[in-house]
Formats: sequence, structure tokens, C-alpha cells
Amino acid sequence: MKVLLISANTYNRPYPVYPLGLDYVAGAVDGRHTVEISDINTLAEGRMLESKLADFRPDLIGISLRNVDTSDSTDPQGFLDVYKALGARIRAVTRAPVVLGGSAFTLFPEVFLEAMGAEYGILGEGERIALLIEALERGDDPAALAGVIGPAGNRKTPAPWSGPCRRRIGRVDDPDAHAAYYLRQGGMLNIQSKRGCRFRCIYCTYPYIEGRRIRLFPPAQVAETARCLQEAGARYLFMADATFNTDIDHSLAVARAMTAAGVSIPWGAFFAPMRHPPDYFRQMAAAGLTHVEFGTESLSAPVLSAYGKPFSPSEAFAAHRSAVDAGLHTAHYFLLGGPGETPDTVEETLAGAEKLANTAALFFFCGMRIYPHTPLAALAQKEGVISAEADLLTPVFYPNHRVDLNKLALRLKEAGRRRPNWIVGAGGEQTAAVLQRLYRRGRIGPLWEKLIPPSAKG
Ligand code: B12
Repeated sequence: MKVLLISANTYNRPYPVYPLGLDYVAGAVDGRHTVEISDINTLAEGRMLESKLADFRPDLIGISLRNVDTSDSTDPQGFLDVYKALGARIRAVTRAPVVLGGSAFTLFPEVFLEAMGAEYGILGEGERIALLIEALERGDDPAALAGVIGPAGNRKTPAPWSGPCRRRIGRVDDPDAHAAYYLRQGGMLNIQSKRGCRFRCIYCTYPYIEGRRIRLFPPAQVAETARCLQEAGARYLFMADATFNTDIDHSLAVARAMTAAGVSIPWGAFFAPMRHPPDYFRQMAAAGLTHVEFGTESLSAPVLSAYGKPFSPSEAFAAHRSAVDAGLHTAHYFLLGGPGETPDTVEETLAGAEKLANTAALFFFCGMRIYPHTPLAALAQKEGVISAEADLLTPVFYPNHRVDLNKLALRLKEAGRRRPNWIVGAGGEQTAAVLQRLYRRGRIGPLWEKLIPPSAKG
């Protein structure tokens, strides 16, 4: 069977993100079949997609839907129409069955399936495609499989995947390969060291998308992938784990394995600012880590507790200090205005943010989006804020009656004039433009530290 996997994501902020998921989907397909990956970022012009479909003549098309929307209330933009148009272009050329997957699809499967006129969708981990192909070959209905839905939609949830996760690294050194596109814009590719998230942060979709059970990848295998990517031309790696330090020992083992494998390019990852051994960030820095992105959310104890975060404000400050002392660039993400937030707790968090010395960037998101399958959705339903049938595709924010989110965003924008490293939302057009300029000059990585004039750091 010929399988064409297509990455539909063309959103390029803060920078274009290599479609890592498709490497795993490709790696799951049995070697008897021919698999190719096409990326709309590199097929954007003219009728290149149509030509690809006509030349390759796939028997099955997999489409990866990553983002639902920008998820930034200060810079809203939805992608349903873009995906819908892509579905129509594909249907105009071929009747091959289409299977959807990816995080956006997993969150709103029925909507995307219908909009794109697709036959099937796989919720959560796409490794399940191997079973779907077998079912098609046998003439069975793939929609009968766990975690797979058909056009009738059937309210399924992702089925846990306990088989191997094999990544197929495509051509990176070929300038026409899709990886080359990402290398030209920031030099970044990505890797993964585990699947799953066991935290219970009330707003978060990750445990639903990836599963709650943690599955650690062997450190030597992660390091070998990193080395291959480096050899092929990657100049920076982003560890795409939900939280890299959920398992401290494993994260240290991965870092040591990267050094042992000769990985010398810089890398970054998401961390929870939790308790950790005193020399943790120094060991990470010694293994090439340069950027720490902390999912801090708040610096007020009752709010952290209401949000279900696994750390206290003092642990967050301590983690920040040791990352900065280890010479790392740190960014903190805040999520203001969720359940439990009051005007006083906002003040506490903003006063705390002032004390995070030497932070490259602080991103403030105002308002907590309600995603399906999260504890927040259950809470909002219990409180009568949303109905069980609520359409959450159009963003619904948890209504905090004590904090005016619009006023808060304006206040943060105002405060940002004096504190250039305070960024409201993801930074919108302005941040993207600065990064694009730096990438054109050959700079690499997330570059949060370069967004801020040196005189403004402190
Ligand atoms: C790491 C990450 C980032 C990093 C990426 C860094 C990098 N260089 O890779 C950064 C910080 C840059 C980032 C930015 C953004 N992100 Co982000 N990110 C993630 C995160 C934590 C992991 C993504 C990842 O790589 N996972 C590992 C790979 C292997 O998994 P995967 O791609 O999902 O693929 C698997 C399955 O989905 C499935 N699958 C995928 N494709 C296909 C296709 C088919 C056919 C099939 C069958 C299956 C399938 O199989 C794969 C293997 O199991 C996810 C949350 C999560 N835990 O999933 C959010 C997430 C993907 N991000 C999200 C968003 C919104 C964004 C931003 C728009 C935020 C913003 N305003 O800045 C930007 C967009 C960036 C862009 N240009 O597209 C959302 C997307 C859904 C949504 N709400 O719209 C998520 C799900 C988080 C959330 N809030 O819900 N992100």
C-alpha cells in the first residue's frame, strides 16, 4: 500500500515547528508499505500538492492536524477553514481514504472529520495507524478499532498505546526535504524522550492527548536520534516532552546519554519549576541545555493549588534561581484569571514576576481556555458555566467574576512598556517579526533572550 502523510500546519509563530508526530506515524507503518511525508509548508505554491497526489497515487492519506487555533486570546486565529480547504483540494484529486490525526484532531475529532470529509481519524497516538492499515487490507471496518473513529463519529477516546514508538527520520540533508525548510528558519528540529503526563493541571489537554501513563524512551535511543539529527544538519533541538523533568532521573540519564553520544548542539525543553536536586540544572547545562521554558502559571500558592500545579511558589523561585545560576536562558509562562484567581492573587503573581531576576522572557496569558476532556471542563459544567454539549471549538474562557481579563491584558501591555521582557500572550506579530529577522541573519533556537534589549534585562 502507498501511504502519503501530510502535515497541514502552516502556522509559523513563534517559529515553524517540524511535524515530529508524522515521523512516528511513518515509523509505525510496516516496511511492506511505501510511506512518504509531504508538508504543506513546502508544497504551498501553485498546484504542488495536486502534482504530488497525481504522481504518488496514494492508497491511503494521513493528515496531521496540530493546532486548533492560535490559542492566544490577544491574537485569535482559527484553522478550521484552512484545514477544510485542504480537505477539499485533496478530495478534488483522489478518492483514496483519508485518516486524520494529531492534537487538534484529538481534541475536536467530529468537527474536523466532517469539515474535511475524511473517512477515519485516530485519536491520540498515531502509532495505531498500523492496525488501521491491517484492517483495511483485511476488508474490516477500521472504525471498529479502539481509538479510531469513522464518519458516523462515535464518541470514542484515545486508546492507550503500549507498543513501540519508532521514529522514521526522513531526509534531512536534502535541501528539498521538508526538514530543510525548518533548518532554514531557526535551525531547529525536535525530539521526544517519553510519552504521557501524570500531572493533573486543571486546564491541560496533554494527559488526554498523550495518555496519563508515562512511557520512558531508552536514553541511549533518544541520544542516538539527537546525534543523527545533529549529523544531518540540525543546529538546535527542542525536547517536545509535555514536561521534560517529570522523571528527574530519566531526564538526567537522557542528558548524560546525549553527551556520551557526542551531541554538542544546544537544546531546550519545557520544565515544571518543581523541587529538584541542587546541581540538576548545572548537569543539564553541561549536556548542552541552553533554554528552560517554565510552565509556572502563577506565583500565588492558593492559585497554584486551585490550578492543580505540582509545585509551590517557593519551589518555583528556587528552580528559577538554579536555572539562572547554571547560566541558562529562562522563560516563564503565566496563566492569569483561572479559578481561584482574585485581584490580590494577581498582584502577588505580578510582584513575584518582578523578582524573577535575569529572566529572558515572561509570557502572560489572560484567561483560562476551557478544553474538552479536562478537569476545568468538568468544573465549568458543574458550575453551570457550560453545558455538556457546549461547542468549545470557538474558545470559551473560564469566567472569573473577580478579575476583568481585558483590563488585566491592557495593564500588562502598559507594564510591558517599562519591562520589555513582559510579553502579553505569545507576543503576536511583533515577536514573530523579531525572530524572523534574527533567523534570516542565521541565528538559531527560540532566542527569547534576544527579544529584549540588553539594557532592559535585570
Ligand atoms: C512542544 C510543544 C510546542 C513547542 C514546539 C517546539 C518544537 N520545536 O517542537 C512550542 C513551544 C514552540 C509550541 C508552540 C505552539 N503550540 Co504547542 N505544543 C507542544 C506540545 C507540548 C508537544 C507537541 C509534540 O511535539 N508532541 C510530540 C509529538 C510526537 O506528538 P504529536 O505531534 O501530537 O503526534 C502524535 C499524535 O498527535 C499523532 N499524530 C500526529 N499527526 C498525525 C497524523 C495522523 C494521520 C495520525 C493518524 C496521527 C497523528 O501521532 C503522533 C505520534 O503518537 C503539545 C502538547 C502535547 N502534549 O501534545 C502542544 C500543542 C501541540 N501546542 C499547541 C498550541 C496551541 C501551540 C501554539 C499555537 C501556541 C502559541 N500561541 O504560541 C504554538 C504553535 C506553533 C506552531 N508553529 O505551530 C496545542 C495545539 C492544540 C490547540 N489547542 O490548538 C497543544 C496540543 C497544547 C494545547 N494547549 O492544547 N508548542
